[in-house]
Amino acid sequence: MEKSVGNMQEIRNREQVEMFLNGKDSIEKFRRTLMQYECAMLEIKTKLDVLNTELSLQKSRNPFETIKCRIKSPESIFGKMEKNNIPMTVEAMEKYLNDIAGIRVICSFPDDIYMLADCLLAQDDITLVARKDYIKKPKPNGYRSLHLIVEVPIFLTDEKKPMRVEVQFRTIAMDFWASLEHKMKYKKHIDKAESISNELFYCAELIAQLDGRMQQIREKIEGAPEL
Ligand code: 0O2
Repeated sequence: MEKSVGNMQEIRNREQVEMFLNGKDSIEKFRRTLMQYECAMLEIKTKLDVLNTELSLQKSRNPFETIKCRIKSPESIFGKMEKNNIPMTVEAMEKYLNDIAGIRVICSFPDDIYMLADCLLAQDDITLVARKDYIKKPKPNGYRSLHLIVEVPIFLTDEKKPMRVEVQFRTIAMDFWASLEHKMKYKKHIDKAESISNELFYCAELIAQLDGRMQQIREKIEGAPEL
């Protein structure tokens, strides 16, 4: 039963991809490119896991709590290309989309975000393509996270290729906020939407204060002498 549901999904995806590519590119090329993004995502995830393992020994705590990875679905890839008037080709997809491979790193404390980002960017096979610091400069709705677009080479059987990956860093509290705020985007009609937005903005400010105070408490605990 499960298998047939999977097959139906596969057929739908295939039809959808063929419709968008409209004979300009093969579905095999599209799939191979997504596979390459997956490899790049694995490269970056491994780098972050290695840093977490090393730093957890030095600091006696984990710099990040959770790491989530995703490859953008064909539906959202084509949706974004259509919305931004990007030609429906695999080349254009690679040239203009930065978030096909996405990693979200969830930390307990804001200073761990910057430490991890700096350690990742210091690696000599990583190139920073773009940086958006929505923690230092939050979005008007209160959204906070550090976004990096990085390029990393992947080594395949027959080629070495630089690939772009979006890495989002945020605290547990910022992630909690962003998940709830994200739900609003999928609701067309919300009663009192403005008052909910105002409440969310207020909560984002509280979260920023809470993150800062928790970090200060941690520093005091770490600075205290051992028993
Ligand atoms: P999804 O479904 O999470 O992938 P760009 O991606 O560069 O074309 P933009 O807006 O310039 O578009 O990029 P930016 O600001 O770096 O944001 C990219 C992603 O950050 C979003 O991806 C969200 O995941 C997250 N994000 C940005 N702003 C907000 C916000 O106000 N609220 C929440 N909850 N998340 C946000 P997508 O593609 O929009 O969505």
